[in-house]
Amino acid sequence: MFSLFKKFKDGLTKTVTAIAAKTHGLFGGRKIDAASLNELEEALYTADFGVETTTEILEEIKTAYKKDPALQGRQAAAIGATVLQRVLAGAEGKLEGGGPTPSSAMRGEGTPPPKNPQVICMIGVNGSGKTTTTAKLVHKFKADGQSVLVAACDTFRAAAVEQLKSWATRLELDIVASHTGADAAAVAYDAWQAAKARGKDWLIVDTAGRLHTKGNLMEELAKIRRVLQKNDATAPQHRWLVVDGSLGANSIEQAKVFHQSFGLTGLVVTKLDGTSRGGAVVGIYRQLKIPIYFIGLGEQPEDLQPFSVESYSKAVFGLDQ
Ligand SMILES: Nc1nc2c(ncn2[C@@H]2O[C@H](COP(=O)(O)OP(=O)(O)O)[C@@H](O)[C@H]2O)c(=O)[nH]1
Ligand SMILES: [Mg+2]
Repeated sequence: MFSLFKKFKDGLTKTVTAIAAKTHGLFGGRKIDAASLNELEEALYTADFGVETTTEILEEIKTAYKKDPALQGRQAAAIGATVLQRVLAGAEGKLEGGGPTPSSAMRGEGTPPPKNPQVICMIGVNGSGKTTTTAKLVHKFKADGQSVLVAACDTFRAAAVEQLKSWATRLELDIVASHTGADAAAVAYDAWQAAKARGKDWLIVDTAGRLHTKGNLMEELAKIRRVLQKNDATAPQHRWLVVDGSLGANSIEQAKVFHQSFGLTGLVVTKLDGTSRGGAVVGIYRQLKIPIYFIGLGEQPEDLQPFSVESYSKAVFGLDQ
């Protein structure tokens, strides 16, 4: 638990440092007063927490300050973290399913055949972090003893398949790929068949954010979904939008479009390590109410963390666990 919290704290350093600078170290030992309240309000807006959340946090701190004029910055930080935890209630996506299939040696007569792979479709605009997140997820599943196959369905850019192949070498990752310009839905279909044949627990479908034809991206995603359903009516069980957390409000509009066409089941918010606007997570969840499964806190395989409301809320307010 401690190391998970530390990952959040380290990953959100830019956001925490920016808030500390704007409030002149309020959470480090200053007392609350009219000036520090203004600074805090400004700092929370700038960190992209959004109007509603910033207002709620300030209201609660002001109420506490009225009751206790000696209120310290650290106490205010604890109030802020509590408000965030309330606002983010229900925001943690929990990944179930998958799990090791019994090996053939363990499978006696009369035991059911291996189950179908659970499918995760990674969707989102170019550069949001789909491919990197896919590789990080593979790393995580493998560490948990689960097997994975990746479908390289971004057939638009040659570099996209190359990028997966280089991860494949690094992580001993199994991929099904085709040539540039190939039909992405056909790759997804073949990959599902391969995942089933090889008894994989998971199939991750890495899609394109942009297309080689004038065709509509949403139509291509819908087609990928249809061919997966030919194999398993419940696939893809997970339809995750990968959102660049440093883009703030822009990503919310994008997400709404994807949600309407594809019925998202989860979010991954990436690049929170590279931004001082780490409050965007709150706005994204508040607007969409789609659970956040993972957040990206760096470019290394281990920098993908399951979203923890408590760790996130305490880390952004500079609290120690
Ligand atoms: N710092 C940081 N960089 C990230 C993170 N996730 C992805 N990136 C970088 O963002 C860039 C685009 O990622 P990519 O996975 O290719 O995006 P895609 O087009 O959606 O597949 C790459 O340079 C990644 O290394 C993250 O959590 N933190
Ligand atoms: Mg990609």
